[in-house]
Amino acid sequence: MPIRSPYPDVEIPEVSLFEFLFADGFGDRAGAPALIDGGSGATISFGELNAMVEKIAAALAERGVVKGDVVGLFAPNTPYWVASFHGVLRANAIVTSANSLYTPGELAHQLGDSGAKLLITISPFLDRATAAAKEAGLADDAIIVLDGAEGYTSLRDLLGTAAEAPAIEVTGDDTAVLPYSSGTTGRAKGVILTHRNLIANLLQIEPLGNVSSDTKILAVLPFFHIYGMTVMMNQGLHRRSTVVTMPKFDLAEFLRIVSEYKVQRVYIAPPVAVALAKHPIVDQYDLSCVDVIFSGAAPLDAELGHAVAKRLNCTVLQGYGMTEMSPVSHVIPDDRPDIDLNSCGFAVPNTECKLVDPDTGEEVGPGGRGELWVKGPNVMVGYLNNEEATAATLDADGYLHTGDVATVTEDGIFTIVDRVKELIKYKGYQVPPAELEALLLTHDKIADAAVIGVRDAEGEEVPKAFVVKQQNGADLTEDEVMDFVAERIAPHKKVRVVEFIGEVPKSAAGKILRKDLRAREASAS
Ligand code: 4UV
Repeated sequence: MPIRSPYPDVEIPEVSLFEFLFADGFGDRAGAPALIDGGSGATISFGELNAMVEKIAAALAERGVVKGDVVGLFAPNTPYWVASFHGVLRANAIVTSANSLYTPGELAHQLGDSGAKLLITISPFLDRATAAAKEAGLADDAIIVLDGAEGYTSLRDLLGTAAEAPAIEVTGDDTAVLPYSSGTTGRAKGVILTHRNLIANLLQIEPLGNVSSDTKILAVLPFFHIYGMTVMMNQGLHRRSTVVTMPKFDLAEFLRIVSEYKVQRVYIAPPVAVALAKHPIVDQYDLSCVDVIFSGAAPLDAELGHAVAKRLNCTVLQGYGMTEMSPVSHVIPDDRPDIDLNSCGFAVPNTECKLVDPDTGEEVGPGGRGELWVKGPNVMVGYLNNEEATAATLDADGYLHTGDVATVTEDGIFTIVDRVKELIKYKGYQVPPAELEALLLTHDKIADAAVIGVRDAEGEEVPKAFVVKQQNGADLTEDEVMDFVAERIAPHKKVRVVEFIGEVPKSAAGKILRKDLRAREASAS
């Protein structure tokens, strides 16, 4: 029997995200701060944001952007990221948001695969952006540099247009964003999320969190990742809260911004909790403003969460999500801080979950363990141009097979206990083993390779490569393997442990038996 969310269903309007978030012109909040750049203190009001979005949309339309076009966004968190994102959507186009740490090759893959027509970036990223654009076949004049660079269109140029934004042509069923995720297997794929998916998720999380126009939210997690995009950026706009942006994580700067702007709600991934619980400098800041620290993107250890709650005298909560679910499916709500912090709480409204034994395909109930399947209006349409991966992830009944193993109590509280998919999470970021394996195989001294996630001394999940040397590779060292990978991919995807082995265990069909590697690892530790 599917397990329904204990919350009543919410109604999801059939409009575009822009109409949903901006249509009323923000009423009496128009003059209130929507976005504050934590570094400089520069503030944009809701009304100013609205005007910028209209102008950006108008300028993009003037440059030929039409409904269905894809625009890449490759920039760190700033208020201008938000204006660019909503400007693209307001122009009836689609945003593909790229990881700021990407190498030119990784960015080129995303731009090419998504069919991006334009790329929005910032001047410090221009070298990588131009190299990627070239590789993906985009002309130099397809690059917009927000803060300006000689020979490129800038944000100021876009805002200077005399044109009007085009009519809204998109509806709930149109694609809004294409974030990239490897899902349960293989390389990163474009996740098709519609306007309706994104709106649904904002309404689904609304009853579970106390977020209002009085709330200041810290956006240190990146907007390019769906957690930052929905839970920080769009939730902030939806609840008319003030979102304070940070371009990257730096503990001292993080603490300064939280205390200076009196941030009440901080969304983090577990590694930030480690710093908050343990680092001595935390005591140098007045953090009494913080009401809630909310952790997601990787498992939070309850003991660590309690240590943070005690040190900061705040509530610590946990949620669970996945890019393919826009992303939130489970949350410990604000009004239930008593719930076991190892859990990720209740299923959000409008969802049904199943726990399915991966070996037998049988549904399990409370007390059992099974792969978590989720159905709801937040679940993606599918992967872009990849029917095979879509069919392997979304079943005929509309359930998304998450690849995560969970338990559930009689009361409907879910806990993620394991993962049956390939994916590795390093500090909450995705590391697709298939991508690293393909890269390792391009080394002329490597005959075969397999990558799994292992725990380091701090309990952090890190990618480990099992490498089979070529006959000419007797002198290959672990450091050489790690350096080879590090030079070619974003830092979060680095291989951090290497072991040379005689043979990669494989099934008769040639699939890597990751289970056997995990068992080998467990017996060695
Ligand atoms: O696709 P993705 O990179 O997506 C995310 C999204 C996490 C979010 C977002 C909004 C929230 O409010 C929230 O609480 C969490 O990370 O990676 C999806 C995979 O990350 C693991 C799990 O393997 C997913 O399939 N993961 C995410 N959250 C948790 C987690 C968690 N709380 N506990 C264990 N694993």
